[in-house]
Amino acid sequence: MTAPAASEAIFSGSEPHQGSRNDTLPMVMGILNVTPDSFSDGGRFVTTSLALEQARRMHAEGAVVIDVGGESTRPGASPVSAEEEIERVIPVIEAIAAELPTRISIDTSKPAVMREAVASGACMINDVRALRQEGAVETAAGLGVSVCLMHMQGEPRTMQADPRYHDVVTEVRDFLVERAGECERAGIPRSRIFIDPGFGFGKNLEHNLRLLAELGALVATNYAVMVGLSRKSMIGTLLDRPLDDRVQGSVALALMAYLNGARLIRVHDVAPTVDALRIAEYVTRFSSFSPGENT
Ligand code: 8Y4
Repeated sequence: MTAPAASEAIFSGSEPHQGSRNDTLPMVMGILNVTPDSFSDGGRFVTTSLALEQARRMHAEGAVVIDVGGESTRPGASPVSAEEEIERVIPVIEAIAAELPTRISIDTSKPAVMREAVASGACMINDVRALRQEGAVETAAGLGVSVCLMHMQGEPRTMQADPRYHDVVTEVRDFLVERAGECERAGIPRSRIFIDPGFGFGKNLEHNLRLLAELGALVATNYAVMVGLSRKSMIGTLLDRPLDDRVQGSVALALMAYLNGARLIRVHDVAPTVDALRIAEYVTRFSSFSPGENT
């Protein structure tokens, strides 16, 4: 028997996860990139059917939500227009919503994309810019969906040049609490807000390690914590592994994030991550501490 996922509380807007022992499975979000570099372009139809195939697999492997993104936010990437983003993601969201019972998240910063995506079936907005674009908070509040607010220092094109902080954990936490407060004032209930330290977004290796080791500082805000560590460069740096050989490193980081209190984990490799987290959750049931509590 598996414990019920925390998804009901967090995505349905009912009472959140605080107050009792947290021994439920953390949720896994599967990454579905719909950028020209993610599928060798055989045109829109081929791209959509390949994306749908990947969504089917991630759903079968245990992802509770699939994050569809049409803007590349990798270091050095250039911006895309709302029209281009919509053209990339909407056919994919429609296809997933028509076939799979999975939840869909839209990875975007643009209000126009948020509206179209939610109209097509998305129930969550994942914004690496924490709803700082003009009209984004009001749009998300009006749509009545869950949101993930991520910290980023600078903009994707330049953020990795020379990131600096006085105290990375405090600065990231204060920024996220400020953005979450803005969302609450606009009418988004606390139970629908995730905060995310934004690993690799204007952070060097030491910043990333500090944030993961002290994730408890974010958990202590009582907002649900989401993380994205999958295949990121900290693994490449620590282990000297290329992009296609970072699964074990990613699973290790996902497990660390879970033990430090993360509730939603964004990954490329759903099956091995779900296996690791299921095992960890069985062990956690025999602990007198909740994840994130013993730090
Ligand atoms: C290799 C693998 C190289 C991955 C670069 C990357 C996050 C996110 C991204 C995150 C949330 C990425 C959209 C960057 N990362 N959303 N999005 N949190 N909430 N890079 O950490 O995966 S894209």
